[in-house]
Amino acid sequence: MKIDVVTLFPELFETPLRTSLLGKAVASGVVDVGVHDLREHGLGKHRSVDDEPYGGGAGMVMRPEPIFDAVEVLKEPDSHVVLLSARGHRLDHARVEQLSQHRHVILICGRYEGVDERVAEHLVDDEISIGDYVLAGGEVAALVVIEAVTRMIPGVLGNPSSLETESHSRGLLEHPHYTRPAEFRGWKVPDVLLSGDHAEVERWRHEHAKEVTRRRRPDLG
Ligand code: JCE
Repeated sequence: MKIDVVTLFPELFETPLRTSLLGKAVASGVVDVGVHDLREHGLGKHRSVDDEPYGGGAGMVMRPEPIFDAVEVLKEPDSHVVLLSARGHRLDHARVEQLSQHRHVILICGRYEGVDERVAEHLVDDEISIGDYVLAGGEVAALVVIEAVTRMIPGVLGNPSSLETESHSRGLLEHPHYTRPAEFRGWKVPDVLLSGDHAEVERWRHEHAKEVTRRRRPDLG
């Protein structure tokens, strides 16, 4: 899979793409992430990428020409072009899975108050938000998309069965996890988890996953 990112802040991607699971996936080549500086397509001597909003108001808006130019260099016939924005479709497990089916995804990261609407209308296939809050720009949202999508690629996780059994694939939150020591500051690990009875352990985990989901996220039940 290939993911290209168009951004005014390419350096924001350096450490996350070199670290942990994502770093290993990139180093092994199962995902190829290209980060492209939008400033290279800026206009005029000052390589300008923004301007005042038509109709007036506070803040600046990103001009369409640098974004169209940057994306048109990268775009292939089967590319899926995604704009990160606070007013996009909310990212969830189903949308991560759907994104992971594309051979080539292009992520456009805006800044300022957002991008000229002609980008959303005529360049972009999908507009995605990672949640109902406002970030300073699309870069951190793009990293969330890259990490979530990369985990879905076969071979990225050590144990492939962990994908199907984990939270949000099953529509439930995770059950509690414990490791050693069996007693810590007087707090004991539930006996059933030490019992060796795998059927009883599974029953306990499923009951607790349902309970934590009912309490915290009744909308998922
Ligand atoms: C962004 C901004 C809207 C004023 C480009 C925010 C995504 N889930 C998300 N939260 N926030 C974003 C996001 C993505 C791209 C941009 N802003 C800031 N957005 C109104 C300011 C600009």
